[in-house]
Amino acid sequence: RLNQSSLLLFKNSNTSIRFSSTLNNNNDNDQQLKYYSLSQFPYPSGNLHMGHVRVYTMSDCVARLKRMQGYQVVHPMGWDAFGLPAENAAIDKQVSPALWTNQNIQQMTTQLKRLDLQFDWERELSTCSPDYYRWTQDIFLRLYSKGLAYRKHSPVNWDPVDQTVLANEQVDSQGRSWRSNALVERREMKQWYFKITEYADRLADDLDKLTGWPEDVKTMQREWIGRSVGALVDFTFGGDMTLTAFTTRPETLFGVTFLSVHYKHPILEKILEQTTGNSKMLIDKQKREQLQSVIEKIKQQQESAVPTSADKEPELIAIDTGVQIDTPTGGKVTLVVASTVLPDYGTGVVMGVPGHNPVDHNIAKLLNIPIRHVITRADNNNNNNNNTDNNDNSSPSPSDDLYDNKDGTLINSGSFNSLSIKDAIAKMISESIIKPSKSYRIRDWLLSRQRYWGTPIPIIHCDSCGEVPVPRDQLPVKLPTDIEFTGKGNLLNSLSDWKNCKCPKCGGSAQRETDTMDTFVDSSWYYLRFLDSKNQKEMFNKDIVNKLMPVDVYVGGIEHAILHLLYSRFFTKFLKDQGIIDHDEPFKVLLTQGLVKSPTYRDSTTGKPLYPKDVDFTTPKPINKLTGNLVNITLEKMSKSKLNGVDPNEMIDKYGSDTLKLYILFKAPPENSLEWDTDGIEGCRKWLKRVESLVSGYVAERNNGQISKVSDKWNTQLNSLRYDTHSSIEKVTESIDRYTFNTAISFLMTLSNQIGKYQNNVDDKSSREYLEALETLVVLLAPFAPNASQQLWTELKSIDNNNNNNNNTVVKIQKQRWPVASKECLALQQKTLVIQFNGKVKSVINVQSDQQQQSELETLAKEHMKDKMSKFEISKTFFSTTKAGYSINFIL
Ligand code: ANZ
Ligand code: ZN
Repeated sequence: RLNQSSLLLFKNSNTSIRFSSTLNNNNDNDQQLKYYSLSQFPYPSGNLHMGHVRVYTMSDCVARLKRMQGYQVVHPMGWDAFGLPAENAAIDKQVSPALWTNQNIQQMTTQLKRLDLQFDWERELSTCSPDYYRWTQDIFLRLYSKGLAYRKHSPVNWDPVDQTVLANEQVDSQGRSWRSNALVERREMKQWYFKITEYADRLADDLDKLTGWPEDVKTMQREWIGRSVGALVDFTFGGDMTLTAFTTRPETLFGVTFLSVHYKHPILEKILEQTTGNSKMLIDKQKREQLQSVIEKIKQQQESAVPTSADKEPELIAIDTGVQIDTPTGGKVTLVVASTVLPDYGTGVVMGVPGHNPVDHNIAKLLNIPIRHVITRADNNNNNNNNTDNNDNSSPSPSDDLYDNKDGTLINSGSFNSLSIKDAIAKMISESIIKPSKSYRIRDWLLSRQRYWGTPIPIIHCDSCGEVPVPRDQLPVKLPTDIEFTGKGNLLNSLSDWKNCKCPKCGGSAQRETDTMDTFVDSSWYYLRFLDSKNQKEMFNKDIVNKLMPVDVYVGGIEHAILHLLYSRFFTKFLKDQGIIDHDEPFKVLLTQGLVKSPTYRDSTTGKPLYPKDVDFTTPKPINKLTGNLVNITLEKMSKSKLNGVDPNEMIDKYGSDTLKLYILFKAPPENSLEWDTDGIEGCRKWLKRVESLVSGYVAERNNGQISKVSDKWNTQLNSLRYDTHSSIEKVTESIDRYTFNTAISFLMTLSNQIGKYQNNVDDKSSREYLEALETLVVLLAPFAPNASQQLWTELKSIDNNNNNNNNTVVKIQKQRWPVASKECLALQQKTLVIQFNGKVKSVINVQSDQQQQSELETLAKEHMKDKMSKFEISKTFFSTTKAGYSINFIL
């Protein structure tokens, strides 16, 4: 309570919060700001889990705030509905994938609706509906016509369980399928690819624009694209043949003592078959046999289905063929075959610089190849700082060490000696010894799947015309629905009525492509279709999309950090190039939410997970009720197989959707994992009850006349409460805008505590300040607990209505305008001024926060201590600022 109020210099304002209900969200005003809040759409498995609830609760909270702030908000929901589980269910349960999927969608829609999330259901879409996949096919054809969709023969990852090809990204580090967990095999097959490599530079460069993305996600994308800047160097042999190497360290050219190639490099065939007629490539029979056996060994190592474990380097296998190669610097080096060379990186040819590259160093040691240093060593550099005459005289000790420093000066490099690395490279380029070049790790996107339940690839194969795209006006190529599942493999292959067709070009008999698209294709553009999902004439209306894109916040799992996001960025850039959209990045802010975890109980002997009901917690250490064995408890991601899931439905039954969502947002910041505990959710329920009783208590007292009608004047005595109200508005708004929902809720809790302090004082409760605080609390609660907020708002407004004899207005909380903190009220914050006489505290008074003038504060202090001070002379005054405010010490 303010007992020093007479000393406060009030700049009292009459600014009150306008809780006007003037919002109109359906207003199509061009001036209205937009906000697109998107959560990753779910796969319709049939079951909503806590992970889903967490994502949608976050996007909903932001969407609600933005609506109340007057934005035109997009907050859609739909279904990523193609994919294998539907097909597996069809085989297991003899139900058609379409039916199974639709049932699941219905079931999950019901569950979602129970959560009271404010989705734009009118935008709902499903990727398996012909309305949608017709446009997925359209995008495919656009890519095809630009040469960005193509088919090629290549070794692919074959999942023997699901009987389908997998993208590299769908195979884990153990060589297992991400879905079936089967060990993946290598097979040669003809497959469809999107040329995402064409966009590699833009995908890498534009990451810098994404200031709203977490750094770790951008790093993952950067590494996945794996751009290296370097140069190409030509090596020749036999006069007319060239081997080109890609290097990131062209300045080490004079240090090359061998050239290494992949075992499948075509040059080896020529050497082995001795077909070149080039005497320089001749090797004797013994060498040939050695070479063949080493090649065989490398092949076995690399094609084995069981990869070496991640922490163990595979054994280095290499052989010196003895074939001599001419270097561009006039030297001769030997040709090596090594297991370390990747077939599809750079040119597949590596210039071996054992003096400076660790891999080459190992190869040289193994094969006894000379090691030459051509860059000064890091520590030599320092020694040579004063020695500008840095030539061969200062060459390093003739050791065979590895100098892996990346800076220094050239040595042993002829006319390049004593140049800096930068200058040496520039000179090599100007003399055309090397050619600048870039290399990328990223590969083209393998999109075809040998499965039925996916978007059909709109291509027809004709014996005379070859590959013919299905004409646009014949889209969609519909999936046949009158089907019967017999077993594994691609059902479309056996549907001859569907497969056989006429060639659109020559009219002859032809066959449809039976491969379908990976579901990652479907999900690469759904955020665009959401904006105009019912459009039957075009993919979407350009103007609508250009107004509403980009997505302002995209909430989803970190498991999509690479693929889904990279593919979506690629599609966005492509559609921009097509002139269909204006922007080239789809997601402004990316919010990656952590896992939802809960305790997993495992029998310590069998290791099997147990239901909590089967664990006896009454014993000193928990034991398995069924076996009597001790139980181990660990926190793990909720999942069916671990029996540690908490069902959203049960939680809604028990606590209601408000408490559940409030708890989920309060328990942890979005990126952290959320560790489920029952006490936490109980705590949230209690807090909501407290807020309810604050409001109900007030309403009851107003209605029965215990507290009088609210004064229309502000009461300076209650400035502290006004300050709390307005600073809560500021803090809660800012927290949601930063997606730190947990802190937003704790600010609400603080405000409710502040209000609670006035609860027993009838006079205070009759003040305008008190009502303002209560109303603010209820409005600020709306994005988190909309039902409670609505109910309390109705109660509060019923008083007004009673007074006005106007009972029939229904006040919708979500139509209220979100409050804005008043600057003047924020300046009401109090600080303390400690007054001391000779270092002893005599009094503490409250002052205003912006009252920082020392002289002003001194006057205040003297005024306050007037009575006591009159007897003394002040000899000195010490002034200081403290955490809580100011301190003044009068030396008397
Ligand atoms: C000479 C050299 C000297 C290299 C030196 C490195 C250090 P990043 O940075 O990952 O792009 N390389 C090139 N093609 C390769 C292939 N197909 N398989 C395996 N290694 C290959 O790596 C580029 C470097 O990796 C290149 O630069 C090349 O070795 C090697 F002190 O060339 B370097
Ligand atoms: Zn034809």
